[in-house]
Amino acid sequence: MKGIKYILGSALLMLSTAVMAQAQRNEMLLNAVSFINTPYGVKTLDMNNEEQLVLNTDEVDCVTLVENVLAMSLAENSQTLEVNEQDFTRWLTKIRYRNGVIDGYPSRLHYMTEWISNGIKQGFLEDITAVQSPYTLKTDINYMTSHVNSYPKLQLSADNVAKMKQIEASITGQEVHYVPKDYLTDEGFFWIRSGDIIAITTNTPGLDVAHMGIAMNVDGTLALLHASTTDMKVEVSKVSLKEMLRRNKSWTGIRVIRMKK
Ligand code: 2YP
Repeated sequence: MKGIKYILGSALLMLSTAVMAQAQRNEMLLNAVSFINTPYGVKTLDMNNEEQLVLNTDEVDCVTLVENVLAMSLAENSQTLEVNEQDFTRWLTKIRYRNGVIDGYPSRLHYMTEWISNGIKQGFLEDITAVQSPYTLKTDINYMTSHVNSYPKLQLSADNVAKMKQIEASITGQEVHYVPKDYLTDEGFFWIRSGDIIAITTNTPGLDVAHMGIAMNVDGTLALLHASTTDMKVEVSKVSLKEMLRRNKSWTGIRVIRMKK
């Protein structure tokens, strides 16, 4: 009896070590770290005449960094840790396009409000601030159609403008949970984990989110791993996320979103 108990005990111990090792493997964080020093690429998704899936891990902006990291993490086989290209492409399409369907420029999820809702609806994202933060804001979205000159694909097509106006109206007036920047601390909160997606909310009229990145705990400080337009590359912020927000008058707070796998 004693022998059996011992064998069972050590089998359980081995099992829990394996479980622990898996729990400790933070795909989002590891994949995000692999992008450090990748050059910043401007408007990399807008180079083709016809809307098509752009695969580019050589140059990223704040959104495409997060999209690539998320697609890699979702596509990663938990046993072999391999990412096959077909799965990666399938996930990237689901992440970037409304209901995973590519159907022209307006089918791309240009606004992070809709990008997040789509991910939740498709089952691969969860809204952590919705559970953890009591503070809410109401979306008022019209930035793209109010700045047609900044978007060549809108400048060239009245149809695209009309479709984007409809989309903007459909995502305006939504109540979303966020953490106002005054409540954020340099350490962050216990419920914000390394690898979480951070969307920075803004008071720029007509816009919902102004920047995004991946949460990273650096010696007890909550920092942001992001594609920086200041240094034109992917890097971990030298100051805390709280300090980044404090320095930018148009940034109002954060939404915290987590991959659900
Ligand atoms: C998005 O901008 C674009 C998408 O069209 C594009 O400009 C808007 C409303 N959407 O598909 C996507 C990927 O290139 O970028 C982002 C932009 O952030 C930039 C690119 C950055 O900091 O690297 C998202 O909306 C995230 O924050 C905002 C920001 N746009 C503006 O500030 C106008």
